[in-house]
Amino acid sequence: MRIDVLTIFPEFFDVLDVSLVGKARERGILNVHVTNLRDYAHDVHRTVDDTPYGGGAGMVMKPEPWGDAIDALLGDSASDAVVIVPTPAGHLFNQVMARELSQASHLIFACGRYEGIDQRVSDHFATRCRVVPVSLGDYVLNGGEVAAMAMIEAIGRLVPGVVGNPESLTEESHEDGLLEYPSYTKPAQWRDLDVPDVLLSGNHGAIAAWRREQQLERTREMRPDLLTEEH
Ligand code: 6GU
Repeated sequence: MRIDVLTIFPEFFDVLDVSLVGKARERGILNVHVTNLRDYAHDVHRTVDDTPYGGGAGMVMKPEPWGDAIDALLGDSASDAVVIVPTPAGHLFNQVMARELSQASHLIFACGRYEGIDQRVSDHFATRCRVVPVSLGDYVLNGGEVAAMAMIEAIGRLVPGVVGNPESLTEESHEDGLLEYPSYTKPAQWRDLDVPDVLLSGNHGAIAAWRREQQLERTREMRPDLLTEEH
C-alpha cells in the first residue's frame, strides 16, 4: 500500500520510522511518503493560508497549493486513490472503516491546520477519486497530523504482512463489535491479586465462555452504545 501525507509539519511523521509501521516500511509493505505542502506554495513566503470569505476567526488554507500537491500525488492512479481529510467535521473513524481503507492501494492524508482547507479542494477531487472527511472523535485537535498518525497505524496494521501473527488481529477490541476481554500472564499471584481460576483450568470451553461474558460485561460498563441485538 502506498500512503502519502501532505502537511505543513512533516516532522510530526518522523516517528513512522519506529515500531511495526517502521518495520513494514523497511520491508516495503507500506510505502509511506511525507510531503511538505509549502513546497507547492505559489509565493516566496510559501504562504498556505488566508483570511476567510464571509469573515470570522482564524485562517483558511488556500486551495492552490493543495490542488497542485494532490495533482502531483494522484498521477495516473486517480481512480483507486482515496483522499482522507482529517477533520472534526468528518465521519467517525472506527475499525470497520480502518478495515475497508486497508484494502485500498493508495491513501492520501490531507492534513489541514487552522480553520480547515478551502471546501473547493474536497469538491474538486471528489470528481476524480474518493474523498473522505474523517474524525477521530468529538473533540478538537489543532490539526490533522496527530489524527492521521492514528489512522495510519490503525489502517497499516491491517495490511497483510504488517502484523506478524494475523490471529492477533481478530481477537481484539472492536473486531466483533465488543471490547476485548481482560488479559493475564505469570505470576498467578501478584500482590493480593489472583489470576481468575478458570484461566488456569485448561478447560478451553469454559475459558471461551468466561471471556465472552467478560467482553459483554466490559462493553455494557464502558461502551453500552456498542451493544446491539446480535450480542
Ligand atoms: Cl481527524 N482532526 C482534527 N483537527 N481534530 C479532530 C479530529 C481530526 N478528530 C477529532 N478531533
